[in-house]
Amino acid sequence: MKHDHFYLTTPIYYVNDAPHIGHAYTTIIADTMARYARLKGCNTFFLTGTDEHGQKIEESAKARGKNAKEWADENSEKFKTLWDDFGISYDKFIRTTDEEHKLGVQAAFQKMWDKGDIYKGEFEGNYCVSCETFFTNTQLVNDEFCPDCGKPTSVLKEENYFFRLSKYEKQLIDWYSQNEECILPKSKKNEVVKFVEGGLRDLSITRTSFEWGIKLPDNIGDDKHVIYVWLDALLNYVTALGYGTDEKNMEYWPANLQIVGKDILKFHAIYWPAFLLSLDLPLPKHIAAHGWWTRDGEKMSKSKGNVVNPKEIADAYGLENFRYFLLREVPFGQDGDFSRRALIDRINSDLANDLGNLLSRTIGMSDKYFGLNIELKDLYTYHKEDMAKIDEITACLEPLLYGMQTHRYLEEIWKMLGVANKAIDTVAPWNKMKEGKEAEAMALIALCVNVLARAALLLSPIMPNKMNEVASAIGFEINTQNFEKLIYEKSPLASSKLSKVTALFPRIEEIIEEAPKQVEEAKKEEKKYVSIDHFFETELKVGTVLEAENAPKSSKLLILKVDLGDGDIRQIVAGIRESYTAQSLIGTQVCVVANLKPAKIMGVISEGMLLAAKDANGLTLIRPETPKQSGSKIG
Ligand code: ME8
Repeated sequence: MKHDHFYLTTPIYYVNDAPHIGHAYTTIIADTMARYARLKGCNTFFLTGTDEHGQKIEESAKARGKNAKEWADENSEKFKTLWDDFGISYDKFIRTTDEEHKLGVQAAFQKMWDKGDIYKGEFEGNYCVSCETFFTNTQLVNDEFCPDCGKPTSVLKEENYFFRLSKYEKQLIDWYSQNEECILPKSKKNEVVKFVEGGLRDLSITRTSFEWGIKLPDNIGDDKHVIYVWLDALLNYVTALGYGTDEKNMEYWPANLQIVGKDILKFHAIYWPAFLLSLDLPLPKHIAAHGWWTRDGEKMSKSKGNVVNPKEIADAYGLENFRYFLLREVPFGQDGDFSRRALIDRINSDLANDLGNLLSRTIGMSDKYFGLNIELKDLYTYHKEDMAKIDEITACLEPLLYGMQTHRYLEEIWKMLGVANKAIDTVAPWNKMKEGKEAEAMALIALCVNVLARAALLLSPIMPNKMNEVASAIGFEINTQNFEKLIYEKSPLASSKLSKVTALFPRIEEIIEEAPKQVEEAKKEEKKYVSIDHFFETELKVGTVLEAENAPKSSKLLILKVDLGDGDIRQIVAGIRESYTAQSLIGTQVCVVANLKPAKIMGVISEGMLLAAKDANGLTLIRPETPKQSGSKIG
């Protein structure tokens, strides 16, 4: 499958906190697809960015005493910096606070309005701020809680503008049925189709209960409203190409591939195509939804505080090893539990053993027997069947990648490595050399070189730097011309001059403590313990109490201002008034859980928690034995 234009997108990430491994996963898959498309010679445009408006961002900024734009700037930068550190090859990083985006969204709103797809009406519903979504009574869990994230919803009654989603029901169903692979994987597509067949209600697309958003176009003349964050956000995929402003990049539309997490598939597979139909724009070719990374079976998310920091993992285990692991470990579309043990096992068995050893054995043999010069003339004489197997595998790979079966794609490449590794053991070239059968030994090395060359090309979108090194060690270059020749035409490499390299995939010998029990038992036991990783996700710090006062409307709570060093002063609401007076705490030190999600306690924001012990005699704060600098780490 060759595309002249290849446009692909990630979701744009909310700026209510720092990026985690889930975001890295989406972005790394997209980066892989973009690199593959470029390697094939497609004119590729890869978009990512940040989603910065809406009540959720407004509230999280307020909780930190910042204005929304400041908070968005700070966090958007964290995403961009991480992607730059990771060498993500995006062509544009869009921010929904960009002026062109705002103008594009207003132009789209205007077009929908002119077309009669927007009308004004009254709306009452159960709103989940965290998901920025309304739910019907029957969708709520226990009459109150959000069915998606489990948080309490609140009843919101507003005069809103509505989008005629119901009008597009039939066109959407036709699109799903006429385009087999418009939503991937297919199991997810079936869920979407069922949902739409159940009937679509018009969608409320403006809000008046907060201000942090894009205003309606001037000539609609209603400045009480801001545009619903999902309409604003989804439109980024076309405003990034200049929709409504300078439209020169609109030639990239429709997108070839839009990668999203399964949590936001409904928005992308139902609302988004309906908006596009309203704008008379063609629909994307594929929307692909991946599963979640979990910790102990729970979705990893900022709000649950159980996130794994991708930078820390990449620094500790190697960025490209980490990229490989993410794509190989879990079938696309399914959930996967993240563990360092699994990552290390993959690095050691797949990368160090299967791939790394093949390379070092190939170089070692060619050096010892042939002074690093390998000729391929007898390859097909001795390895016709092996080459046929390799050709067969090569041919099945692209459909696997385009079908988003990244784990299967890699599995097949590893079968190819297996052919070469097995051939080394069967042929035993060291014996052939002793027997004077040099041509056979040479042909065996030629087979290895060819397998490595194909693997290097096919793996370069996932491990670009390492694969450049593999390629140069076997004397060729990763480029479109070689991709065409070796992968599409399945031609062998011409003769090769190899060079020595240091081990590209060293084994990782880190010992991850595990209870010395049978696996099954260990699994049962696991629930009793938290891992050391988990423990260190809780930031414990020494703080110094600067101010303390009784909380109004409560006999139990005190409100403290606690210094955590480096200018980090927190407001902490603590239920300790039965044991401490406000005055007695000022100037003393306390131990603080510093990375708890800020929460409102009796109407007052609390940005941390104090450690205390309680028994029948009452409550005692846990404090350092001798004074420590404010902000000192505990643990
Ligand atoms: O939803 N595992 O932004 P977001 C795997 N702004 N992927 C995960 C994940 C996890 N535990 N958690 C998040 C939004 N992701 C909207 C999108 S698009 C027009 C607007 C990934 O910051 C996954 O791809 O909550 C998810 O869809 C994406 O991060 C969005 O994260």
